[in-house]
Amino acid sequence: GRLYVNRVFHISAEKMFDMLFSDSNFMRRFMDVRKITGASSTSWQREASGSMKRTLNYTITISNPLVGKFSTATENQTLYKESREGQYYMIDAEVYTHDVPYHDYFYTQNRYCIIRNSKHKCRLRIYTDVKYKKQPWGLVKSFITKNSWSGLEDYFRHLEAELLEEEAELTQGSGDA
Ligand code: YK8
Repeated sequence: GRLYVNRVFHISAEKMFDMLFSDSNFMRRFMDVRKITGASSTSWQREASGSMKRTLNYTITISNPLVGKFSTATENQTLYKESREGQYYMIDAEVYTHDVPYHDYFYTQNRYCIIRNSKHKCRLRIYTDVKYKKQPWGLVKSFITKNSWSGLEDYFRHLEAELLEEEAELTQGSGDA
């Protein structure tokens, strides 16, 4: 896998979790700029295991010329029971892109860790991995992996930049920046 984001933000852990994992203004705006449309989400539901789950469905706009312009996607998020409100959150998100070539071979797993640093600060780490449901031919596999990494890198770089902007707005004039 790869570590795409690893940074301390002047945003509380709780606020970061709400921004990224609820129907927040931040996420709505971010999806708008990424041209992610038609998003719908279930609410967080507790599982027998003690973890919480929710499912998102949306349509992504793709800039990769090898692929059609749009794909529907399903994202299954798990908030692990080891998470502690305001302190530590670990979320796994499995993303299935249904309308890209070889979509039945792979999915992407993104792991988000939000760790309280102090009252108003947290560290955000995002790891991602391309997972295979069945083994494709070697050349196809490297093709999928390469194209996935470049799309993921673009997405998470943009997410980090938007989070930094939000942080700047939030800390402006608060006096404890
Ligand atoms: C989520 C991983 C792969 C996919 C894409 C597929 C190329 C197909 C390869 C062929 C377009 C928001 C990505 C990047 C689309 C976007 C997905 C996002 C960023 C040529 C063999 C969508 C996080 C996420 C996970 C997986 C990403 C796809 O929150 O390259």
